[in-house]
Amino acid sequence: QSANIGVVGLAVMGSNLARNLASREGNTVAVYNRSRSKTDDLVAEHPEAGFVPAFSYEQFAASLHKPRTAIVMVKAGGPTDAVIDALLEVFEPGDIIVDGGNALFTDTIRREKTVRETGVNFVGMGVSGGEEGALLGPSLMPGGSDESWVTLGPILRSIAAVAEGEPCVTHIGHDGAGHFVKMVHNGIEYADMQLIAEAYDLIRRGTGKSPAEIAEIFAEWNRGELESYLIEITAEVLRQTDAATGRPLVDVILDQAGAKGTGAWTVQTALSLGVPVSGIAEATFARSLSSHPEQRSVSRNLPGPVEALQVDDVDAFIEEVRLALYASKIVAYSQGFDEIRAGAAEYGWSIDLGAVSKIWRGGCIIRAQFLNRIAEAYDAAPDLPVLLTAPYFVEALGRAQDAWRRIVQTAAGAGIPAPAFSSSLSYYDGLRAERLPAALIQGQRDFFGAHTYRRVDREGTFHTLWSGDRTEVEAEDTH
Ligand code: NBP
Repeated sequence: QSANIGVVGLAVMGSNLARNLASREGNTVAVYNRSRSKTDDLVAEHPEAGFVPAFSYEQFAASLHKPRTAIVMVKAGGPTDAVIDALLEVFEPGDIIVDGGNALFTDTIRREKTVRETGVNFVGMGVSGGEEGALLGPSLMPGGSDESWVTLGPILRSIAAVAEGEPCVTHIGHDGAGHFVKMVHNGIEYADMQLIAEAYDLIRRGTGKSPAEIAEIFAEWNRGELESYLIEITAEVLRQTDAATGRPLVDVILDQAGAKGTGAWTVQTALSLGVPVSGIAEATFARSLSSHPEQRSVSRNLPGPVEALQVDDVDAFIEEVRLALYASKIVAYSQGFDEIRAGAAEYGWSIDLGAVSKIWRGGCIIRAQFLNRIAEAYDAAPDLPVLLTAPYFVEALGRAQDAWRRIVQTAAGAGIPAPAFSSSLSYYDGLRAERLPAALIQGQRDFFGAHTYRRVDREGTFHTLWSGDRTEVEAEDTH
């Protein structure tokens, strides 16, 4: 019983997290992997870590102090269930199983319920930051019980990334709250990446600048309000030359975006919750569109505008693209936080949205200066119903909106797809609208399905006798 924490699953994420844990004062780390070779390799390559290797679940449990605490880093889905079942055989009430894999939050809710019945604590934890984050400091989003947080809190605080002096970890909420927040983090990441890609495309096609020249623009943007990891790495990618051909690397990479599914989960969940995450959805669909070469090849000759994009004032155009990117990014984050708010209401989690924005400032892929503005917004108004209505964002959107509109018009006029820019603008205008054509939709629904409608001038629910004399009657509310 020499270890205070254990890691099960020693592929790249688990072994890096184990090394991170071992490097912190006071930790002794037990390690176990299904196939022995990974354990042997890790222990042999990192003698400095003082790992306690285990070659069976029994040995693993026997090497841990009570309450035993194990972080599971295996493939999400069936493998996670298999490891939990095996750990339950050897763990005792009060012990803690942490799933750090990319689980779907509904699986986490299910697992937490089942595991809790045995008296063992189960914590679903979102881990962001990839391999490097796991090793040097990830952003951690643990759910689970308050009891488990007492033991886990200090350990997780010691290994998390640090942003402005604060560790990037907070107890998000019970059961699946951590994985839910991690899912939305990934959805926002999809939107952020798509927006950056649209900005790059417009600048390239509008100004004819080379990727290396555009890299300088992104590097410059990274010194201002857009400062973020994703903008920084965009400059790095655009600057890269392909060794084999001497061409910009971005020009030899096949233009079909992959996805591991967390963007789709964010959108599917938002659809069930009725939350309009249109920027995230468009970003997810844009990846899907890109990855259908057969459809793209038969569509190549569809008619488009005759005139190619002509930009007269290059510097002014680039600045307008920057503003459109910033405004659309505000929308994407606002939509993402709206989804977290709605998820919290649906599943009974009390989630501190300001704290969520703070733990994303370091370690994770969407880390950005901008998150401080979100934290300030929620500090000032914790129940803010729409993030982008916070004073700072209203000012930023006011400053950006003319440029944003012009860029969306320009893109549409020139036949350049900018789905995330334009859907974000439509969302913004939809929120602003005094009246929406939803009234007509209610009329149509009442016409074909007697779904009824409410009136602006009177309480109650109404139906027009469309197939009769078209008078209006009071109706039962059937929506
Ligand atoms: P993988 O997702 O590739 O999983 C490989 C690990 O799962 C190996 O240790 C493997 O053991 C183990 N495993 C499998 Br597969 N089936 C098992 C079973 N039935 N019982 C026990 N162990 C089993 O590893 P990864 O890329 O390190 O990711 C680990 C988790 O972290 C995943 O859920 C991933 O989604 C998540 N995550 C990844 C990132 C990232 O950037 N890669 C970021 C954040 C979260 P074996 O060696 O015996 O085959």
